[in-house]
Amino acid sequence: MITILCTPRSPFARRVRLAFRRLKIEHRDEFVDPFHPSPEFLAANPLGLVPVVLGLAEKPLPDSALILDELDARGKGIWPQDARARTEARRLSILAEGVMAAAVAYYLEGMQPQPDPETRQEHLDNIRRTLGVLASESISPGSQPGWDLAVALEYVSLRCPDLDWKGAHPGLVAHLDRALADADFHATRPPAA
Ligand SMILES: N[C@@H](CCC(=O)N[C@@H](CS)C(=O)NCC(=O)O)C(=O)O
Repeated sequence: MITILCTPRSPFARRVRLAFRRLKIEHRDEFVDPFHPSPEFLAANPLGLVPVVLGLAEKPLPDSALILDELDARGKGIWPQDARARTEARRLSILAEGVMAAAVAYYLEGMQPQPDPETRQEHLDNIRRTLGVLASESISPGSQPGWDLAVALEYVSLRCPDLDWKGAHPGLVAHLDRALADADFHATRPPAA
């Protein structure tokens, strides 16, 4: 049985959990605490990060992008086959993934005993700027970049509640609303902070 080591709120884990559900690949989600990692978890990923997938390849696979690539290599159609379309899809996914990373960094900086306001502002600026670019793109809802964008948007709402991306980008609101109508997207929603 394939196991996804994950947390309920990790956006990187969610993009992987969603792909497994969408592709109807039998698996189970196992929640771990990367901030208090068990020796078993560190043996699976010495970096101490989620997601990690066990049982898909010979060795535990860390990193959401690698895991999606492995699914694609196994013919699961994560990325378009046409080279130009593939590069374009990956470009958009990398931007959405960058928004996830900036929102995680913003949150973690806020958890520091003395958060640095400049660092936090820089993360917010990166998110705001990148969402502006993503809002100007045409991103198909059922594509990998479409799911990644929806995951990023919901995570930004969770971790950066003061950033009014909804007021600035009605198109992105519609994109997230469409995703929320999907049963798998709904089932993997991060619990409230
Ligand atoms: N590039 C990695 C990022 C993974 C990552 O940053 N995961 C976070 C959760 S959202 C984590 O495990 N953090 C635990 C820690 O920083 O100790 C991926 O795409 O999987």
